[in-house]
Amino acid sequence: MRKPATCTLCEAACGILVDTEGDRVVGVRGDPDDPQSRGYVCPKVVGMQDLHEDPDRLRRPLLRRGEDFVETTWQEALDFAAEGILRVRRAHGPDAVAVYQGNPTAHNLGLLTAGQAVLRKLGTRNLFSASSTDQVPHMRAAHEMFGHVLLMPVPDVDRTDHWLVLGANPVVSNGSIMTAPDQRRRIKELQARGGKLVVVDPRRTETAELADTHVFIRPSTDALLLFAMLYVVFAEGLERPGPHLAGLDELRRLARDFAPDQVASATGVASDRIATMAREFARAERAACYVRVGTCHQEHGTLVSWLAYALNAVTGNLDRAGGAMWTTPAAELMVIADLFGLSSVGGAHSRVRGLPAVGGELPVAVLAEEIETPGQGQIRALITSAGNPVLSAPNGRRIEAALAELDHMVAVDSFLNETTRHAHVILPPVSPLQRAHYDLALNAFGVRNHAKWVDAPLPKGPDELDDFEIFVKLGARILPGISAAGPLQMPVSALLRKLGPEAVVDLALRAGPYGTFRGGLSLAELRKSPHGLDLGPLRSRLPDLLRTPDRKVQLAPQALVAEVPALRALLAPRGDTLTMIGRRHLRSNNSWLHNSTRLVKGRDRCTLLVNPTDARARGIADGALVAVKNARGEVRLRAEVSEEMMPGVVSMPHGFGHHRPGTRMAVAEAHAGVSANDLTDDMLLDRLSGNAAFSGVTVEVSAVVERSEDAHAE
Ligand SMILES: Nc1nc2c(c(=O)[nH]1)N[C@H]1C(S)=C(S)[C@@H](COP(=O)(O)OP(=O)(O)OC[C@H]3O[C@@H](n4cnc5c(=O)[nH]c(N)nc54)[C@H](O)[C@@H]3O)O[C@H]1N2
Ligand SMILES: Nc1nc2c(c(=O)[nH]1)N[C@H]1C(S)=C(S)[C@@H](COP(=O)(O)OP(=O)(O)OC[C@H]3O[C@@H](n4cnc5c(=O)[nH]c(N)nc54)[C@H](O)[C@@H]3O)O[C@H]1N2
Ligand code: SF4
Ligand SMILES: [Mo]
Repeated sequence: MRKPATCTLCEAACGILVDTEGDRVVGVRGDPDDPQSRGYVCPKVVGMQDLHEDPDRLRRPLLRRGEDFVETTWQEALDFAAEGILRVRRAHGPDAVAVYQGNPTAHNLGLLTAGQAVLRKLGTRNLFSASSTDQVPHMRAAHEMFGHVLLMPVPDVDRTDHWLVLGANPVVSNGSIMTAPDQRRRIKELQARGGKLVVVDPRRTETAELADTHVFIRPSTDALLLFAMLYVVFAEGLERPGPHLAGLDELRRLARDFAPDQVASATGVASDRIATMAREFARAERAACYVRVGTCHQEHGTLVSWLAYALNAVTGNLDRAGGAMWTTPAAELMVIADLFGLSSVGGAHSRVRGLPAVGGELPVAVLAEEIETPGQGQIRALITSAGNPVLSAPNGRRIEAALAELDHMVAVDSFLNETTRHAHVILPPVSPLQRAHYDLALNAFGVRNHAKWVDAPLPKGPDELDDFEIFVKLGARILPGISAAGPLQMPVSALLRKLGPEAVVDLALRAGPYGTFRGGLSLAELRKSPHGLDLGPLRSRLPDLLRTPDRKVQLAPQALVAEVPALRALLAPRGDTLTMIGRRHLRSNNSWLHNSTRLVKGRDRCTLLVNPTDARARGIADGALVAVKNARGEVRLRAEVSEEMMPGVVSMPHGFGHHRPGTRMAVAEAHAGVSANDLTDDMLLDRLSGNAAFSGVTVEVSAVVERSEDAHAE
């Protein structure tokens, strides 16, 4: 049998065809009939099969017994999980139970529906997720400028003439907050129609290699560069502001302090280059400025998101074909988010450091201190779902130590890994090929409007549960015991249990912009297009979509303007230190695809990229073992000396460090690498959003004299 499905490993959401024999997978390939991906898949796609077949993937719930884990029944595991949560809650109050949700949540219908209905309704302020290591700066900026955290615009790459990319490497990451499979083809098409790609990155990346122009920038200085571009746009009268804008004059006034020659030394970008970039962008027929993880991982990440959105707006490229646009998803994510309280900024503050919540969640950078610090509201129990904060959050070593102190920890995850090994009970869902799928979240960020329903290509085993079922069962045990969870919690979870994921999607489609209750888009209708349904190019949505009180785009929101003076600190001359940034690899996915032999084979990927000048100054040869250290810790790995790095900057991938004891991932352990987050700093944040500033980490690098006995040391 050949069944159409979606690859749920990254945001490209490529259509795949899964060949099955009985309940076995025999192959996974690209689906040429998927309107969005048109047959494209990346090498990671084999992970869909490998995950399913992985002998280390947990098939049964595990209970901790001392240092070991033993298999148990679902009944016992779920009862134990729920009883512990309720016990801690009764003894210490609702905030004593914390939640951490990881990145795969965004790719999982069960976690986006039943998972949210349970976890976001526990009545704790201690909600954490991978968002605060990822896109909360965009969310904060979207909230201030457009009135809702989810109103993050998407670059209309297929129609633009000028694509300016800062801090993203879509050729490798396959795009983020931009569902657009096959980036290479899209970039070639852009260039073939006479358009231009400009990439700003401290590393000459795979995307930069394809670009018409690549510009090195000193890490964490993008806000200065964008301000200087705005300076040029205003000074030369190149602005072309669209309708529905407020605050243009104030933005113009703020930009006056950032002339190109004032920021050139701090950014490492020559002033005439800045002026050229600004002119080319402003004069292009249709241009889109796109910033992503590399700019979110900065101390002023929210300011970068703001200035990028503002540059689009000021040059007439916001909400316009070929510029930065909003989608019209078939299931309105904003409405669903409102239901789960995901839409706010502020409200809760963290107990120890007083940091504000964004989208109803506190920064994961405070998780460890909230576990360690005694007092009312101290975290004593934790539920992790689809997350691995020990390897993915800043100062992972501190989190690791804190997890060991918890009274009760529940992990909903398929692996016994660096985080889940601290759990008292692990609830493993089925593989991604055994669950139905609809991209509730990603469809809201596609470069075309698109919808697709996937029936599970493979059946579940008799004693297996998917994420939806796990959370429905957990919710049924926990929520009735919670009175403070709010009036919505009981109906939502009870409703979900009755309906199942299909009915939820059906309802969302019927209530969405393409569904009228009579004759419009419904699940039955969508099922007639098993390879996916193209709903056309992005359309203009202003001003109706805006949630700001005056229904205008706020170009100079007060909360952001107030942080501008802090940017001046970036202008101070920097010392002779090295700054560490991250990188992603095409065959890797954060921390969790390293147990697939097909994906990890080949040369070591957990290496430190160093510029030749920096290497020479430290006596570091290509391939040499180096020690990377700072106040947080020290790791040792091989250096790769390369001109692709900007001098003064080194690059280390995250998601490695699989040598921790007590895990059950044999292949990953054999390709352990080291964790970049043993060096990152939980105190270094974007103040406005709480996002981890991974790209501002200072390190010392030195050659390690290798004696024969530690030649294979990490
Ligand atoms: N193959 C693969 N694909 C993935 C993932 C993966 O791990 N592997 N992860 C997925 C996830 S969770 C996400 S969020 C997306 C992220 O998708 P992208 O945002 O495209 O992420 P990266 O590839 O990390 O690209 C970030 C770039 O920012 C650069 N950078 C670092 N610091 C700075 C800076 O200060 N300024 C500027 N201008 N650039 C900087 C880095 O050199 C890097 O090239 O990728 C997703 N896709
Ligand atoms: N230094 C540094 N750190 C970073 C980054 C960086 O660029 N540099 N990037 C950050 C970013 S953008 C992100 S998004 C985070 C990711 O941070 P996390 O989400 O915390 O980490 P992942 O490695 O994605 O771990 C995913 C976990 O989910 C499990 N899982 C996979 N699929 C499913 C599923 O369907 N159901 C369930 N229940 N579990 C599942 C996996 O087994 C794994 O344990 O890392 C961040 N950390
Ligand atoms: S780009 Fe690769 S990992 Fe991402 S969805 Fe497509 S096939 Fe899967
Ligand atoms: Mo991410």
